[in-house]
Amino acid sequence: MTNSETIVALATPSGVGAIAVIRVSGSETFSIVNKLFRGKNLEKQASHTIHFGTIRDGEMIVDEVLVSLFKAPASYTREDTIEISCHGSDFIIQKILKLIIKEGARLANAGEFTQRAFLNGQLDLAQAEAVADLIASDSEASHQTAINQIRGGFSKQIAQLREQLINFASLIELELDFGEEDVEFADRDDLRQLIFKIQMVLIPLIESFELGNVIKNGVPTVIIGKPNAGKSTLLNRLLNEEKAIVSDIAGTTRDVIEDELFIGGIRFRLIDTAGLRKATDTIEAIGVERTKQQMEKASLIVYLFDASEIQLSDIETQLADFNAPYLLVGNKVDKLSLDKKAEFDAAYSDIIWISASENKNIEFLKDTLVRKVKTKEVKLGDTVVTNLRHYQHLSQTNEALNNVLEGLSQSITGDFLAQDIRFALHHLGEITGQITTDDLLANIFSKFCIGK
Ligand SMILES: Nc1nc2c(ncn2[C@@H]2O[C@H](COP(=O)(O)OP(=O)(O)OP(=O)(O)O)[C@@H](O)[C@H]2O)c(=O)[nH]1
Ligand SMILES: [Mg+2]
Repeated sequence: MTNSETIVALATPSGVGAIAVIRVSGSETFSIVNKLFRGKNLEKQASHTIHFGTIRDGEMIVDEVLVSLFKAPASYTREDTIEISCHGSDFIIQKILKLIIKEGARLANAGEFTQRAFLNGQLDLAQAEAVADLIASDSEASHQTAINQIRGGFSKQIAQLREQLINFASLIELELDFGEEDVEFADRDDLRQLIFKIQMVLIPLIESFELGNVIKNGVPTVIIGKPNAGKSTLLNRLLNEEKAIVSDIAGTTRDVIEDELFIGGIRFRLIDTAGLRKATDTIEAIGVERTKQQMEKASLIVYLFDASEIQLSDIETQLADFNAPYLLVGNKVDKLSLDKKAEFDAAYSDIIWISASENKNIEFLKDTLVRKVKTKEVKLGDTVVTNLRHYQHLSQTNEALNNVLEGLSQSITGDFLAQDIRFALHHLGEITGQITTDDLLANIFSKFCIGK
């Protein structure tokens, strides 16, 4: 551990709470807190112990507190760390922070504790970024993917494969040193095998990004259909709330209405829209235009129709416009004749029949929504790439490796191979943080909150 400045920050949200936690980390941590703490001599206590006492400003008692001690390297930052649990009043928190700063610590920057954890080798970069995701996670799925990454995730695998690739790179660089002589230290077949092996890891990760993104940001799911199909009724039913106005007047919804809903641990961003038809006035025309825009951005389309009102051919024309996975949902089964239903079923075997107003088959619709998102056969327990930066570097690595493979098949010279391998190594290293720049680190850690 380098002799780092001692930093301090409130680790819990500011505002009134039962308890607040103030975190101090760095080489002077124990001597600083010890000066303010009345109870035991903290410098003489063992790591991973908790002590009761008071924090004093001179003779004035500021608060009764519990201090948790973590001695380097057995702490999150791998530095000496103390966490002070005090009462959650703004006055007490500010007072204690000021006292600690007066004794020589400084206020931590955003993400600085985690940055130190990274710099001291506690976490690699992908894991550190997952810490930010974990704090931000608000669904079972996003929580699961973040935890997986913090606990190693794909970083370890990538670091290992990168090691092996470095070995090849150095053998090829060695060949270059021999210049004119026709030597091959790096077995080309072995190199090809290694690249296949790396790609077997890379490609599923790259493909998981789409799902990862969905887990993090929600699945934009747009409900579309003709006026009066019951779109707003369905939205309200799914949300269990009277969010949108429902009426039997065609063209009730004119703007886009959006809300979030968790189903099966996945966040859906449900979007109700104006019915698709030839608009009768300018406002409705704008609404219909917006529906079309939503449709283009959607990851999932719920096409809702009232089978007693439309023709089979209407569905056919509509489907041609979809460029995302869709569900065909027939509403108002309560008033549908069996003949009509059979006619539609014969044409499309996967229609989900519901009644939005009478709450029929809504659970099945929800299950189907979840299944649709999970069709990529990616289980939520698997490692999923949720970070755009990782995704970009993984893709660039893969591209560089493809170039190496192509080079091998054309028997190109070692210097070109070496160059593509170096590209691949570079991008792999950027993911785990083995290659970093100050800008990159500043950018990543500044997105954290202070105290993390
Ligand atoms: N019988 C029956 N009526 C329904 C059902 N679902 C909705 N309705 C009725 O259909 C009418 C239109 O419902 P909305 O939810 O406003 O339809 P919409 O698709 O949002 O219509 P626009 O906003 O005009 O595009 C209302 O009178 C609803 O009560 C259903 O399952 N069965
Ligand atoms: Mg509506």
